[in-house]
Amino acid sequence: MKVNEYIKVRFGRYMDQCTNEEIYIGLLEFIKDAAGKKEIKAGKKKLYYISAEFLIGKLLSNNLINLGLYDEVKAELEACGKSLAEIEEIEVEPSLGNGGLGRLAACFLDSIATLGLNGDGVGLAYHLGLFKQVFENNLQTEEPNPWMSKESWMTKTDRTYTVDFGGFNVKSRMYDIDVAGYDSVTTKLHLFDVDTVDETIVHDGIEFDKSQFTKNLTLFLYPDDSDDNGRLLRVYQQYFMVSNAAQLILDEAQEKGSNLYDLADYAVIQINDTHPSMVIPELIRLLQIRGLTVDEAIDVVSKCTAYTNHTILAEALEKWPIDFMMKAVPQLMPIIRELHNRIHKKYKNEKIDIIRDGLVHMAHMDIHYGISINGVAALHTEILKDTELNDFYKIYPEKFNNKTNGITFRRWLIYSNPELCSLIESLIGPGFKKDATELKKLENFMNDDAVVQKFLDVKQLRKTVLKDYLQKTQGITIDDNSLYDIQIKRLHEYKRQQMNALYVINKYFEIKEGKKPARPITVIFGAKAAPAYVIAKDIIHLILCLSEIIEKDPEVSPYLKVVMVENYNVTLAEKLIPACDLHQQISLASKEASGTSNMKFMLNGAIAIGTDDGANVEMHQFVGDDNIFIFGEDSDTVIQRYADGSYCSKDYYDKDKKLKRAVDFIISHEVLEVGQKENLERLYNELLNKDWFMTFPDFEDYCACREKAYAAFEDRLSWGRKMIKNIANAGFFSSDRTIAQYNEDIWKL
Ligand code: 26Q
Repeated sequence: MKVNEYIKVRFGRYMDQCTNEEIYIGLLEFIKDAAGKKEIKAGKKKLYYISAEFLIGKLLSNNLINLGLYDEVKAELEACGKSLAEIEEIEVEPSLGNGGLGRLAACFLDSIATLGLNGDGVGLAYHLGLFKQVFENNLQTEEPNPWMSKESWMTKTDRTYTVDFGGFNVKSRMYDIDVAGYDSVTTKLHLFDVDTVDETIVHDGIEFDKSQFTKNLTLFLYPDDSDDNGRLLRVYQQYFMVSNAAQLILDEAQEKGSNLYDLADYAVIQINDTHPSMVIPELIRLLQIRGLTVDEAIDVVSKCTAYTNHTILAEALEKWPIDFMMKAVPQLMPIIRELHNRIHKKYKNEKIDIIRDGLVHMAHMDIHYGISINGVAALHTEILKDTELNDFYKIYPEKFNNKTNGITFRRWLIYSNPELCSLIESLIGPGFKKDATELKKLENFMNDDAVVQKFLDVKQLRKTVLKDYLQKTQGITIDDNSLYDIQIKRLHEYKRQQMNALYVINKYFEIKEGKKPARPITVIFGAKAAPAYVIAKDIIHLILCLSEIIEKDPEVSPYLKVVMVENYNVTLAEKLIPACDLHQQISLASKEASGTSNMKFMLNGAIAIGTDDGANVEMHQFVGDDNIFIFGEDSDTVIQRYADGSYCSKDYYDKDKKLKRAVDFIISHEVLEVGQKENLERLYNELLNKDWFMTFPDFEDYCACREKAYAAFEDRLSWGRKMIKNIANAGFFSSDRTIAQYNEDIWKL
């Protein structure tokens, strides 16, 4: 009775006399103790994974699993009449991320620790995280999302630094979260904070005075950047993050005996997208202060950093105006100019300059002065090499490499789908938990109908779990005999939630015309829109309006239900993914760098409907045409369409009657009755006059493909075989494989 004794010492009472809150606190401390007793990975060379986001999710159960204590503690709680699931509800999910890039960083930390590598994460301790999404009148509104409490996974350390900005400085402090590897060592996530942050400056949702930098520096992740002060605050945040990271890196190297000239033997830095790119000039600056010449400093730093690109959208590549940089971090500008001048003189090609038209191109700095540039899926890396970054590729072909993303199977299978995990274990033994490629053995069971039925039974069970969960937590009622069709990801036009909504409208009309689906369909969305991304919020508005209209229509509601879950986050994903039948991966081909929810769904036996984009391409290759539903124009066609500028959405609208009917419905009196004219008209006009992400050309094929998927679902055993094929081939998408490749090709720890 380990935990019970621990709690007795802590609270003076045994568990049966404690509240769930007290047990949570007791468990948290118990786990922190246990993690603290694990070997902390040490070694000469260390990886620093710097990221503006770490979407770590709740840690209680995950830590128990990785420390090998889960079953024991769960049983002990049960013996005392307590439920681990209920205790877990007390934990507030830290909202330190936004989407794929942040969740990837969290999966990577898990795999780094599990593989026993010497590597830590470095980021920021945003007090209010990303906003909490609340729906009001069918619109997204934003509220602060406080998650820190006195008892938390963060441990205050003695490490403090001074960070200088133009005209003022702040004192920082480092907080640590232990990252327990699965049956392995622990490493750390270092989150920096300032003592002067003041949560009371927030009012009316997530409004605050953006000019009070000492008070707002670590309040929110990605504060609204629709005005200059918001954008400037981003620069302050990024510099705060990397200046702390750089000081930590140099101190730790020197503590281990580095003379700084040999820094590359002690440190390798992975720059997660361009948000931490200022670490390059900052390290150069600090090395000069510590005695190196500028030439030496540049030379040393050029051997230490590697950059991961997560996006193909040109507008998402960060470029900061020089006057912002002069205001926030004037000490970096001479160094950035020096880095720029060297390149400018050498290559005489404006397109690869670091400074151009008064803007500092962060990615260009990373590419010229780092050892590696990687994309996050095979297709993505090829597109970077062939088009977006082609001028760089021609100069540095050896620096470019692909690292297809992955996910941690501990959280996305062992924890979130224990029933499926046991079934797999009963068939192929436990080896897949450490070596994911062993899942391939499941293919041997595809012709055994009794086994196939077991996979279908587990899915049904998880569908009921989701039904109960949504009822309890969001007051949403769904039918667990319906087909669950799910799209969960940040809201972005290129991800094309709007195309999914147009399909729903088309289905609504078909049902009204008497064409009823073989079984009821539940279409589930989960997505947050950036607060200043107007059209994205309009798409959410449309989806919420459709949900209401269909719910109220007795002709349609028995066959179709549209649900948009509120405040989609990791905790919800853990419930949605195991329950899913069909998952939507419908980005415009060439635009989704990788996607990672696609891998989580695949591992949980859901079947994808998607375009040949991002990591879907590799999934498609693994499972073959019969076990995934692929539609739409391919990336070459799309890239060509953009190049010749010939796309005209109106042509499709005029030609395709069903499409026209669906688009017109957006501003019909039915929708206007439950929605806002301004938002709906804006969305309608955007689609009709622009449709920048080309939903219209793919619409017909998308509808036909979705019908095909729904029909295939009705042959239950055949669908079950598709599920097994997907699970059996998910092994490649383990982040353990991804991290092993990063280490072998880039980090060399
Ligand atoms: C850009 C400019 C200014 C401020 C912020 C930003 C910004 C913020 C967040 C740019 C990008 C992001 C996040 C990107 C992201 O999450 N990308 C996703 O990364 C995943 C992991 O590699 C991929 O699977 C997804 O395909 C990709 O969309």
